[in-house]
Amino acid sequence: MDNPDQLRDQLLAEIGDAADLDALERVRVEALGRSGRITGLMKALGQAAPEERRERGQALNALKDAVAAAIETRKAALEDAALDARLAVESVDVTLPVRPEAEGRIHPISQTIDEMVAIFCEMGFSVAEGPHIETDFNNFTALNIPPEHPARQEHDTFYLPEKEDGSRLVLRTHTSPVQIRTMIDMAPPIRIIVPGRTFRADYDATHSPMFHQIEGLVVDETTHMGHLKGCLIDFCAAFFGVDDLPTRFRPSFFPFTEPSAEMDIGCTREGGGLTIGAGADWLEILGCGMVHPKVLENCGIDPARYQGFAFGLGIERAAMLKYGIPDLRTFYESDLRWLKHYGFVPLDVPTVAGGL
Ligand code: 2NM
Repeated sequence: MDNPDQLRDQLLAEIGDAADLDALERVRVEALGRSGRITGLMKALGQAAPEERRERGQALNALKDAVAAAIETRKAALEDAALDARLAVESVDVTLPVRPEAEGRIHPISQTIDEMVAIFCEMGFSVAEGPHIETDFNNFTALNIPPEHPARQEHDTFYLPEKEDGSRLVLRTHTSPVQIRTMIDMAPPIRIIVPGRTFRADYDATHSPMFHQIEGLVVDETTHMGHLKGCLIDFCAAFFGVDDLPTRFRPSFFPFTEPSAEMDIGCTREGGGLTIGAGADWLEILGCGMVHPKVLENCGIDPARYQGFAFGLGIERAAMLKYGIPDLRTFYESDLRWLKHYGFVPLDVPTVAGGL
């Protein structure tokens, strides 16, 4: 077909009939491709007589432009139609209920540790960790708890089998051996908190043979009891979310601190429940004191130059108080319904369990 007008009418009809983008592409190749019909006519122009070539060249160029423009127009229309079809099928029904939640929960113990770590880190503490299996020296002796001291029995220690030299390792009864390791390894100033598992052979409604503690230690040249009180009052107010939390410190005794104290927070038991932060009652929350000079000495720190304060509290008890969990044993039952109720939806923030 040599007549450009006829060819144009035929190609425009084919373009109009192309039902989808694939069909349109076939028409484009047939007309404008390397071996296309218009391309062929243009190549043949070389053989035409000079006087004919100009006129025919213009006609072929016009034909090519018209066909190319028609293809572009048709392509846009087909793309619009394809998008409309997809939108009709893939429309989002915003009234549908959300899909079932397949995400796990953060255990209240992990959550409580993360909250406490966040509060102390803001005060300038670092997190320290250590092994669950400890030497008798780190767990007792360095802490001014000599052999046959009643505290060794009070702690209901799990002992590992005696070694050939007569020494025996223990499952740590508190996280304090990590404080001992830190004081032996580094020079003051020291500001650490130590969250972790601890073990005592004790099992009833309020005691588990494995439980969690967080302990803290500050050692510096001018550290005194005012720092201890300010730090712990601020911590309890932040942890329980009560601005003017009533607190009091009662004298106590630990072999590793002198003086020693127990800290209470204000509460009320009116109406059968427990409300923290108001009322006439007091609730024991933690133990604390100024690090005993002998403990500093045992770790190679000069007690004439340095003083320190330390404290310790149980994670489970703090979590039970803050989140109204009534039964200690439920922490370790791995009951998914319990975890769904008391657990926490994970946030994308650094955690101790996630290695910070
Ligand atoms: C407590 C109460 C009082 C304590 C002392 C030390 C160390 F290693 F520095 F001597 N660590 N933790 C301490 C002091 C722990 O828990 C109720």
